[in-house]
Amino acid sequence: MSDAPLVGIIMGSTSDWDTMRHAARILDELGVPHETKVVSAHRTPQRLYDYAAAAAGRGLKVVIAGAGGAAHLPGMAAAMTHLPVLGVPVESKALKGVDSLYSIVQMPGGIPVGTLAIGKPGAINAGLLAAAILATSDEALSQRLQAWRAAQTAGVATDPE
Ligand code: RP5
Repeated sequence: MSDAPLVGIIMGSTSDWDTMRHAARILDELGVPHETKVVSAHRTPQRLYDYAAAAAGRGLKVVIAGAGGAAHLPGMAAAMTHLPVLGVPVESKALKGVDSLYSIVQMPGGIPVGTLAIGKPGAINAGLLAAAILATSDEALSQRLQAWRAAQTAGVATDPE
C-alpha cells in the first residue's frame, strides 16, 4: 500500500491540534495514510488557496478541516475543491464552540461541508467518516473499519460500575 496521504487534516491554528489529533489517531488506528497541516483561512489565506487548489491533484480523497470561532476554514476549503470536506467545530473559549458550529454548518446550497459535532467527538467521527468514505472502494479498509466498530461494541460494559 502506498504511503501517499489520502486524507488531509487541516486546522486553523496549532491550538486546534488537541482536538484534531483525535481524527489523526482514528486514521492511524485504521491504517489510513493522512497528513496534518496548519492552514488558517484568515492568517494564511494564500496557504489555504494553494492547499485546496492542489488537494485533489496530489491524490487526497477527503479533507477534514477543523477550526474555532469565526470558523471559515472548512467552507472556504470546500469552495475551492470538489473533494468531500468534513468540518469539525473546535470548542472556542468565549462561546464554547457554538460559534464554530454555526460558522461551519450554515453553508449555502451548492457548496457542502459535512459538519460534525463540536470538539473531540466531532474529530473522532470525522476520522471515522473519512475512513468510511474511503472504505466504499477499499474492501480491506472496510474490513478494518468493521473490526474497529465490533471492538468498540465489545468494549461497552453492561454494568455501570
Ligand atoms: C481559529 O481561531 C482557529 O481555528 C482557532 O480555533 C482559533 C483560535 O486560534 P489561536 O488564536 O489559538 O491561534 O482561526
